[in-house]
Amino acid sequence: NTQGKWWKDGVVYQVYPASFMDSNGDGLGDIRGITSKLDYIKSIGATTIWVCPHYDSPQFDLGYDISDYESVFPPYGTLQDMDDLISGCHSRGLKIIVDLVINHTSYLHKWFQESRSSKSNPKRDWYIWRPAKYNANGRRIPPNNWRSNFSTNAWTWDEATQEYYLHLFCPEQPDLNWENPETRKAIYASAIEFWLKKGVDGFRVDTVNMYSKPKDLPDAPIINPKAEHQGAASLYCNGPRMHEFLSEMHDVMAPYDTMTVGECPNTPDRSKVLKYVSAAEKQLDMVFLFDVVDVGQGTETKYDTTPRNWTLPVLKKAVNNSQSLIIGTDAWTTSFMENHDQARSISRFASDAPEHRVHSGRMLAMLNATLSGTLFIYQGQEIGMINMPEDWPIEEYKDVESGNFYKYVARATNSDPVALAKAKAAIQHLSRDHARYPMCWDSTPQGGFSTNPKTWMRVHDLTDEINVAQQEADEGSVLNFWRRMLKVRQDYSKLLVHGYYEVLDEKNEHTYSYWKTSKDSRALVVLNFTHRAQDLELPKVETGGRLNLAISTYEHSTGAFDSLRPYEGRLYILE
Ligand code: TEU
Repeated sequence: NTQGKWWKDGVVYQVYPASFMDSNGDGLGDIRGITSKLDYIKSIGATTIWVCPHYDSPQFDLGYDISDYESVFPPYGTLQDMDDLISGCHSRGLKIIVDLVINHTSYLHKWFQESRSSKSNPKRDWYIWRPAKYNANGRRIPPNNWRSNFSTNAWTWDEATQEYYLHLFCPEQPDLNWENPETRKAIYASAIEFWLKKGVDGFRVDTVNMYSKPKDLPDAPIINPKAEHQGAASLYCNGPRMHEFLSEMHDVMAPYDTMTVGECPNTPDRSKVLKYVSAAEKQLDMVFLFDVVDVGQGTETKYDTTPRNWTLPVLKKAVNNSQSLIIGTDAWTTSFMENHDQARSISRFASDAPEHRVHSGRMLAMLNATLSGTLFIYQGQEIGMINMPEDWPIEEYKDVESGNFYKYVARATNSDPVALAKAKAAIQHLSRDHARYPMCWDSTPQGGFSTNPKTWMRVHDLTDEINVAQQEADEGSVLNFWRRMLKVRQDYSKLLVHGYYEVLDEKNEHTYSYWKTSKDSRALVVLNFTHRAQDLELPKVETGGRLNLAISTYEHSTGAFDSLRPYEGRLYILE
């Protein structure tokens, strides 16, 4: 499917406002900080920026709890600053998409304030309120056994009106009731049309498959009998009216030339995914599937695992799930390994040891830049930023997800030291915080992120070694390798963005090799995911056609063909 939509060949650079660039010295990033770095973003080869929530918010979930869709979080700036950012993008030929968070609002949103004010308030039904149930001992219990995404009960009791409200995330993030057409209309006007009229080019749509809850909100099956609440994602994801809602939303956006990318967790079923992203369905342009970022995570809960609990064939299979989505269909897909919810890819999938991290960063850049679909990269990924140092205490982790999980384990095990150590190890490996510490710009204090020594999250200890300024000056840096790969991706877009992907060594635990094929050319990518040299048993590419380009992630020479150096990647393009 090679329809010439601008977003298909695009490279989207994701910015997390709190941690990107602080322009006013308060220790927190801001909108003007983003605008000041647009030339840099463009220089990498990005064509679009995605800005994480910039809206007014009490920040219980770092902006994913919005109290007013039509205003900016004051420490980030003003509506004027957003206008300047939008025009700053457009004047450079960049597109800009913003986050659309409409499964829930903040509890401080005026809609919820009204809704909770009394049972007869006209907005009562804009959120999901239910009476209590009572157990055999006459104790008040929530309407069902669902657990929120942040390790707690999904229901909160409201004393004033004597009912529970549903929240799939924090208690400060009540879920909107999408069943009510009036609510939907208000969401579209305030969250969508307001920003389209301001000139944004589309949306990254948060939790896009959770708006439609199953009728009667049934209990989730009991997977962990010891737990008080059960994971219920299979019930609240992909609910009965999802497609109806998304078609309606599509019509609202239709007059504008938008791009939509929906966040689509807990959807392993390919036919379900296709229903969202098939062009004929007119719902979303593409989605983020979770196959790749879920590799090595626990199944009952994300952190119920040990570090590096995965093998390379599992990663290949995960990549295949999103790559194959476009084969023989009218759908489109995405490729990404990092975002604001994920630990750093070098630390998770390769090696962040000092002697390997640069090679790892280049090798993963080669993987990302040669996969089909719209490519998304997350701030700092282009310079090979890694997880927070392991010797940082748990107090340095600021995210509600990791904090709640740690507290939950402490509570459930009576602070058993073994259980807590396991929880900490999982957090050190997988926490969202690893994506949220400040961006490393240079080796001045606070890594050039802020002039204020009190940054909202601690600056990485290795900022002097991993930063933009130093990598600009170094031809062999991860940054310059990304630039090179994104140029190659653009030059060979039929092959690399739209080509047919086929793995060669599905079962190999050390190397990852694949062909990309288009009508008149082929690319072979071979990657070594280990710290040892690996032999390659591959077709002799030199004889397969005219060799147009050969790139190694090591120095410019390609080395011996039949073996790969530690964390080496190579790309051969043939006609
Ligand atoms: O994430 C939705 C989601 O499904 C999360 O549970 C995600 O899987 C988790 O963060 C992975 O560790 C979105 C946003 O991306 C996230 O930042 C928000 O916290 C969440 O929605 C609520 O809006």
